[in-house]
Amino acid sequence: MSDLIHYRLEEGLALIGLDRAPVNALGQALRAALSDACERAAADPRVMAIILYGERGLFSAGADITEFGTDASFAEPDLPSTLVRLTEIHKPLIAAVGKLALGGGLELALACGYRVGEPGTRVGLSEINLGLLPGAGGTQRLPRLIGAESALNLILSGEQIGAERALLLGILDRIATGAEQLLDEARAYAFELISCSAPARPAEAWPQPAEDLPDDFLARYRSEHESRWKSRLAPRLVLSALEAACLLPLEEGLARELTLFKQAESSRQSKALRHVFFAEREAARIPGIESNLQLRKVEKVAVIGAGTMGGGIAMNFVNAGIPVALLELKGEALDRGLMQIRQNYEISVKRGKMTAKQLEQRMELLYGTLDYADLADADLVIEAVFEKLEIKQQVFRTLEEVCKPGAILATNTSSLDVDQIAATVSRPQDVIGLHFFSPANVMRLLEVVRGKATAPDVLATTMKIAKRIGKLPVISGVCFGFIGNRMLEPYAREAHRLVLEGATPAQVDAVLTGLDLNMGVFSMLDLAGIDVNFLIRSANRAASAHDESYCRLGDELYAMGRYGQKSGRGFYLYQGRNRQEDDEVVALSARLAGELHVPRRSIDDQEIHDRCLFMLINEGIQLLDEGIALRASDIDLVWINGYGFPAHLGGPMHYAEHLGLDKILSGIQHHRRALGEYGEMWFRPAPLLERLVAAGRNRIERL
Ligand code: T1G
Repeated sequence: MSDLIHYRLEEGLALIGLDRAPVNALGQALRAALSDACERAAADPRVMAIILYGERGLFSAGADITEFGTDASFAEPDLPSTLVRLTEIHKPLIAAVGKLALGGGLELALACGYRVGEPGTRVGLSEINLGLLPGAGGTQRLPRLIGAESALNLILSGEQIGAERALLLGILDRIATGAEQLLDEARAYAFELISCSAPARPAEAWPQPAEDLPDDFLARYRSEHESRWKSRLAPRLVLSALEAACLLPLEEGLARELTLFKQAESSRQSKALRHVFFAEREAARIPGIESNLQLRKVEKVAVIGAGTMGGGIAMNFVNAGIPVALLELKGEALDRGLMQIRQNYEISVKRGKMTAKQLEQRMELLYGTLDYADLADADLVIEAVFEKLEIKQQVFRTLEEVCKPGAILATNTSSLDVDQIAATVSRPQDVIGLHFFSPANVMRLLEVVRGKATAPDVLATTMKIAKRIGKLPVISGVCFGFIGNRMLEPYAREAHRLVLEGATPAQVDAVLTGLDLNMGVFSMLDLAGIDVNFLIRSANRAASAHDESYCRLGDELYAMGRYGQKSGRGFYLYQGRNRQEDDEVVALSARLAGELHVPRRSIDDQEIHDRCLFMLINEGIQLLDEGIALRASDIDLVWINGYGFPAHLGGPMHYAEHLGLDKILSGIQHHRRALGEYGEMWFRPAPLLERLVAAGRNRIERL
C-alpha cells in the first residue's frame, strides 16, 4: 500500500486515511492509492463498512491544482471515474470530514453514502475561484442531495460553509462532538448503519433536483445574473451543468459535466485564475529570509490618526481580536473617529454580518487617546496622518521618544519616501511602510514597503500580522508610489492625454470596463478624489515638468473645485452615485488642447487599450527590473486586489504575457513614432522588456 494511504481493518470496518501533506490534494498518486484501498475494502468479506478520513485531520482540499493543464490532470485513475466506482461499492461508505472538504474533496465525500463532520468542518465547491466548475460529480450529485437552487448558489459563490449550515442543507448527516472524537463517532455511525442493514447509499433526497422550482428557473437565473458575470466563462458553464442535472439521468449528466469541465480547464480565464492562486502563495515567501526566523510579538497595536484610513486600519486589528490604541490630537476628532467606527459596525449588524454583542466586544478592544504616552507599550504603531512628509516625520520623531525598544514603527503613506521618514529616528531598522487601500477595513491588499534599513524580522513580522488581519501582503521597495500608484501614473497620464487628443472620459472608461476592469480610470479618479490625485501629482511634479499637457485636465478640474463624486462633479456629473457624461469636460479638454497645441482627432478603442495598458505594463516591467517588486506575479496581485484589474485576466503582467511581449514592445515603439514629441517623451520601452523580447522570452522575469 502506498504511504499516501493508511489502511486498517477494525472489527469489520475498513479505515482508509488519506495522507498527502499538506492538504490531501487528490493528485494522480493519491487517487491511485485511494482507488486501490477502496477496491481492497470492497472485495474483503470481513469489511462491513468503509470510513474515509484525513490522516492529519484535514479531509481534502480537492483536485491537485498543479496538475491542471497537464496530462496528470486526467491520468488514470482520473477523479470522476474513481468516484463513480466508489458509488458502486455495496457497503456503506462514510466520509469523516475533518477540517476541510473543498472542490474534489467535497465531491469525494458526496460519492460516499454518508458524511460526518466536526464543529470546525468547512465544506465548499470552490472551483469557480479557479475559473473551473466541479468536474467530478459535484454539479450532478449535490443538486440531488440539497436541491438545484441551493446547489447552484453554493457552486456559483464558491464559498466555504460551516458544519451547522452543511448539516442544515443535508450535506452532512452528523456533526461529531469535536475534532478529536470525529473518527470514533464515525465508527459508531458505521456500526449503527451495519446494525440496521442500512443501504450503501440512502435514497436521493432530491431525485428531481428542480422539483419545486418553476420550469424557467435556470433561464431566468441566467438572465438576471449574466450581466454581473461580465465575460467570465465559469458561471455560464456551471449553469449549463445544473441544467443537465435537472434534465438528464445521472450518468449522462456526469458526462456533460466532464465536457464542460474540460472546456473550463483549457480556458484562458482558468489559467489566469490558477496563476493568481499560486501567486498569492508565492507572495508570502521572502527571498533570503528563513521561514523559521524569530518574529516580534504583536499583541498590542496603536494607530495615529482617527480619520477614514486610521479608523479602517484600527478595525482590521480589533476584528482579529487585537487591542488598539487610537490616537488623535483633538477630542472632537477622536470622538468623530470612534463614532465612525461604531457606525461601520452598526451597518454590519444591520446586514446580519455580526451580532450587537460582537460589536460591543470590538469597541471594547478600542482605546481612544489624546496622549502619545499611551502608546508606550504598543508592539506595532501605524501612522495614518495627513499625506505630507514633514508632518509624518514629526510624528516619527515623537514615536522615537515614547515607543518601547523593539516596537515596529509603520507609516501608511501611499507614495512618500519611507527612507526619508525612517531617517528621522535612530532605529530605522524598526521602520516599515504599510500601505492600506481605502476603505482600509474592506480592501484586501496591503503593500508592505521595505525601507533600505528595515530589519528582516520587522518585514517577516508584518507579513505574518497582515495575513492574521485577513490582508494580502505584497512586498514593495521604496519608490514614488510603490508598485500600485507608480503604475497608475502612466496609465492615468495616457488616459488624460487621450481625452485631450479627442477621446472622451466615457469612451476611455468603456474600453477599460470592456476588459472587465471593475472601473474605468476616470471613474476611479472621481471616486478616489481629483484633489487627492492632484496632491499626489504635486508631490512629484518634477517628474513631469517637461510635459505641459501632463494631466492638465485633472489640474484644471481641481482648480475649478471639481473633486469628483464627493463634490458631485469631476470627469463626470453625479446625481448621488449616478454618473453621466459632462459636456463641459469635453469642451474643456478641447479648449485645453487648443492652448497646448495638441492636435485633436477621432481615436479608436484599440488605441485607447494599447496606450493605457501598454504604459501600465511597461512601468510594471520597469519596477520589476529595479527590484521594487520581487516578482511579476506580485504586481498582478497588487493590481487585481488594489485597482480592480480582473483576476480572470491574471493581472497586468499575466495579461501582457498572453498578449505577447513582442506585440507590446512593437506597440510602444509604434506610438513613440506616431505621437511625435509626446511619444518621444513618454513611450520609452523598459530595457527589461527589450531584453526579454530580444531573447525571445515571453515570461516576465528579471533578466
Ligand atoms: N492542489 C494543490 N496544492 C494545493 C491545493 C490544491 N487543491 N490546495 C492547497 N495547496 C497547497 C498550496 O499551494 C500551498 O503550497 C499549501 O498547499 C498550503 O496552502 C475536480 C476541479 C486549502 C484553504 O480550490 O483554498 O477540486 O505554497 O498556503 O492558507 O471538481 O489552500 O506551501 O507550496 O493556501 O491554510 C478545488 C484550494 C480544487 C482549494 C488552505 N480546491 N486551496 O489554505 O494554506 S479544483 C480549492 C485553498 C477541484 C474538482 C475540481 C487553500 C486551503 P505551498 P495554503 P492555507
